[in-house]
Amino acid sequence: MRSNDLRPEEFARRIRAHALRMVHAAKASHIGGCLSMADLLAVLYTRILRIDAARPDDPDRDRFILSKGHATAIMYAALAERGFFPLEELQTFCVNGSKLTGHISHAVTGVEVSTGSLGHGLPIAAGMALAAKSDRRAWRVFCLLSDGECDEGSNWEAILFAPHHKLDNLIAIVDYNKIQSFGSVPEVLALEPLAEKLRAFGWYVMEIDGHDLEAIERTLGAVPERTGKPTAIIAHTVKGKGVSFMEHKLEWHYKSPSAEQLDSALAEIG
Ligand SMILES: Cc1ncc(C[n+]2csc(CCOP(=O)(O)OP(=O)(O)O)c2C)c(N)n1
Ligand SMILES: [Mg+2]
Repeated sequence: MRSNDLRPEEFARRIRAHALRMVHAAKASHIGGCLSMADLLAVLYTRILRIDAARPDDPDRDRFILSKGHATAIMYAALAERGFFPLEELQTFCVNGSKLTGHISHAVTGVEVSTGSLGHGLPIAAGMALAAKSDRRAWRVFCLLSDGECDEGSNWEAILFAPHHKLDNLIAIVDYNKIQSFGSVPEVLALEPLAEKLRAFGWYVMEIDGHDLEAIERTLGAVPERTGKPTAIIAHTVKGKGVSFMEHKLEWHYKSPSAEQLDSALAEIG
């Protein structure tokens, strides 16, 4: 069921390049937050998720929920690279009438939940994990959140709820790129000490470099099962990672690369 066709490095390189082309063509936003999660997605979709593109409705598949639903270009790219739909369809990103909308849509094969209004993914993921437990099924629920999104109170209800229900089949991953849409995370609303807060709520917490592919694979591959605790992985990342003029830059939350910027970004990605 797992795809070992592509190594995570190559998968990450490809989805970064697709996302850059897609946001350029559509004059769309959110490339910074796409690039920060590229390596996490690459490991999830090549090594971790128990999914089969030939059976997208398999009741025993792992569920992946992208809670930061604005970072959709790279998510669609990952699904296309993983065989859920043809790569050519990526060219319809944000085109009128296309399924590939600017915030993620479950009309697209392989997408579990439509998101984009921040703060919804983790509560839904917790409900799904509870359903799997109630049905005594072995599938797991992975939920990727952004750091700015952690300001939403709905997440903290889910963070309270999941340990109470012993949802050790729930894995939350925080793309901790330290930048939101109008400022840095510590400026807008401080999250620290995030790991301590999650531990105090009863989560099993790990912190990793979210661009170290081996560390990501090792950590996600070793999520403890049957501990009675949900797992949170705080992935320290860089907004705009892989394109030097976008890295750590707030403006690339909204800006779309020009033709010249696209060329130079693609040259860096390789
Ligand atoms: C409920 C809600 N409020 C506001 C927005 C507008 N919005 C889009 S992205 C974003 C924040 C982006 O920062 P972050 O959440 O850290 O995402 P990332 O850095 O991963 O792109 C905001 C406020 C939204 N999508 N949903
Ligand atoms: Mg952020």
